[in-house]
Amino acid sequence: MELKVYHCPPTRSVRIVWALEELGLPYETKRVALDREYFKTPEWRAISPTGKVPVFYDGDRALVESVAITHYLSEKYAGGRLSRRPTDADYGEFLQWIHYGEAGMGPYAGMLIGQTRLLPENQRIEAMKVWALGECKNACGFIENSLGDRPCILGADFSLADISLGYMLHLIRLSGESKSIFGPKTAEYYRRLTGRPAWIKATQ
Ligand SMILES: N[C@@H](CCC(=O)N[C@@H](CS)C(=O)NCC(=O)O)C(=O)O
Repeated sequence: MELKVYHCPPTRSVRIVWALEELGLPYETKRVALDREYFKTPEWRAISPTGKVPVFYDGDRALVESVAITHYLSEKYAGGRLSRRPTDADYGEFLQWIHYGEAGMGPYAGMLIGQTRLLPENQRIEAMKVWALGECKNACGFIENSLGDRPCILGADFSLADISLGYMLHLIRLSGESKSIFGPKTAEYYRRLTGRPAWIKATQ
């Protein structure tokens, strides 16, 4: 097994390194700078088929999509640890949350960070920021209501669903707007996740 991550914190490569650490798998990282000009070059395009980060290699097989890669690692190399089987009672919720963290939240968290941090101020559009804020509040309201008194989104046990959501909460936090978006339980949940040694290693 030769697992290699092109790693670029604080991008979504964090999810993959976080999962590798939690699963205790051996891996190698190659650091790459978040440089959109470099991402257009033939050199980078030969490494990353989408031109984006993260890109992950299992031997000479290149894979993209951070959440899918965490699921692949668990199923292929860790006996399904941090994952769920179709026979598990919460299998549906597991799939829902791993995908919600990217497909349900990613577009709005991305829009929010674009409108608060990434775009030059003279290119920002207030209505887009308001839209993104509203959608991020809605998504975090769903998380807040679902958490109840649970330490993790599926209950007592940490899973890949927490990795998917935890990263997206981090992206929202980087926007500088999380105080008005996170409910109290979500803020605590985010604090717990980002205190984990594997998270700390993945974000260094
Ligand atoms: N859904 C993809 C998203 C990949 C993505 O959008 N990556 C961003 C960084 S987190 C990127 O490469 N941005 C630079 C660019 O778009 O040029 C995943 O989860 O891996």
